[in-house]
Amino acid sequence: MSNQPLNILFLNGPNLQLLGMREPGIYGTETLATIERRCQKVARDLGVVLECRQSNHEGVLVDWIDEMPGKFDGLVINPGAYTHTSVALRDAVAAIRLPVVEVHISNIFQREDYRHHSYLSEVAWAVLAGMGSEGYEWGLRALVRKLQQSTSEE
Ligand code: CA2
Repeated sequence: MSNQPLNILFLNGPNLQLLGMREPGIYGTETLATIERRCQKVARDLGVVLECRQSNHEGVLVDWIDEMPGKFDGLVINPGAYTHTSVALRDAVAAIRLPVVEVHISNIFQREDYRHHSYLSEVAWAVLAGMGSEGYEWGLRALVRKLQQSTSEE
């Protein structure tokens, strides 16, 4: 078993920088900075390293995912609206062969029909939707537990 801490990438897609500033009825009142701070604390408590990034640009998100092997052990991602449109993000997630947790703040299945399909869900290890911003924390905890279990089996 390696002594190196697990490295987790935490990605948010388009418009999620607006969290807490608009549409509180759907996405709550917490800002992305507050969510990231809370998850950083959870990561510290779990003894893992968390790197948080946000981009509005599909290609930037694809590049970050493509660069993961050798640097990161797993991914927590809210792909925002690209969830429902991006074959490129799906291909990137499928190619890295690392566990990925897809998080949605809202329950996408209770919303408009065009939000019911996710290109990522078929290639993600797990999907959380509808738990509000706490979904990020539960997603992170579940991912770390899975990675620790697979490392202890090596
Ligand atoms: O529920 C989620 O987390 C979503 O991934 C959020 C996306 C939406 O397109 C997905 O269908 C579900 C939208 C993110 C935009 O975030 C905003 C936050 C505050 C104000 C406006 C947009």
